[in-house]
Amino acid sequence: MELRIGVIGTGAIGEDHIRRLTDTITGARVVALSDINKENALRVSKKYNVTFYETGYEVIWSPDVDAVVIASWDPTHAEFVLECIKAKKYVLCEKPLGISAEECMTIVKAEAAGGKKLVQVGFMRRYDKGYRKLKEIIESGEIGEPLMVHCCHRNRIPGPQHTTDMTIKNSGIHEIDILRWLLGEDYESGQVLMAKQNQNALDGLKDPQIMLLKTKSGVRIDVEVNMNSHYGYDIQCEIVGEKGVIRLPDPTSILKKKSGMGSHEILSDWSQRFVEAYDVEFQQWINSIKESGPVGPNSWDGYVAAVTADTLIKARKLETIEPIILEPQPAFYC
Ligand code: NAD
Ligand code: ISE
Repeated sequence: MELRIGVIGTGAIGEDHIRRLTDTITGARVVALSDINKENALRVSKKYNVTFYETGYEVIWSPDVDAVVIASWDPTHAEFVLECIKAKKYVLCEKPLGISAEECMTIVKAEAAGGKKLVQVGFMRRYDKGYRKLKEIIESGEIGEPLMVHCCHRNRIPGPQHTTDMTIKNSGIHEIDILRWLLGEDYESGQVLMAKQNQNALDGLKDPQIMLLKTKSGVRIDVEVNMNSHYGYDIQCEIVGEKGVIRLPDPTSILKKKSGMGSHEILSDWSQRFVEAYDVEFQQWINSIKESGPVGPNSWDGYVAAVTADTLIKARKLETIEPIILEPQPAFYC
């Protein structure tokens, strides 16, 4: 049986997900889409032969739609996810699940009250080959207990709407989730340091930032979140263990030697860097829905990431180290 998918938001990643669901993923097809940018949505609708709906709500409630992908702007996610829960439809919501811990907790409570796991969050790095290998090595015990983690999340240039808070809740949130997943534990406290200001940053954008996290067992983490590398999209992660060090590989690229120079390409954005991870994420999501329900990052993971991001933003503003405090985890998610 082919799952019929509705997509809300046909901007950069929404269109890319429609392409992937159409050309790469098996067992599903996109039948409905919506975007407040009607002109672009109609272009995408024509390109992929998908029915256009005036609102995301109509996509969610359409009897022709079995499951929904949310790829609209961050502040719209929570309302659409809550509507999917009401309509009892599976939903893959791009990160972040909501723009605050409070919004995410509303989702956690609504989903738990409905008694069925319907929500998956688009933390696609969990499907990246490199991160999966890091996790395998950590869990094998080969490098002993992890002690420290050093990361970089460098974007070439930010979008025009990017704010100083979004550096943490839209970009750094990937590290917040992936490191919790890699280390298998929650965070104890967080702090943010501001580096010397990059004068090329958008007016008012404080950039770059350094997120500092400490896990419950004492692992120390530093993450450079840099929105203006200018040279490319560059994701680095090094884990220092008791007996060895492991590092995320760069994507394979050809070394070119020419005219007395050696060079290799550096990718420019997430759509290329994580293309395989998104493909695996989507194929597994479709397969899981057909089996017993989604098994990827859930609403609780979205909530924990949001609490951590909110706390880091508070710590940055107050220039303090803040404790990261979670509500008790509902048994539904254990
Ligand atoms: P974008 O601005 O290119 O696209 C977002 C689209 O949402 C726009 O076309 C906009 O018109 C539409 N939209 C806004 N409000 C809407 C509403 N109420 N109903 C329907 N459509 C609406 O942004 P993007 O880069 O494609 O990002 C979209 C989302 O995907 C964001 O939440 C972002 O955090 C997430 N994202 C995730 C990854 C990842 O690596 N997982 C990468 C990029 C973006
Ligand atoms: C974007 O929304 C993503 O999720 C990308 O993966 C991330 O690297 C980028 O910084 C975000 O803006």
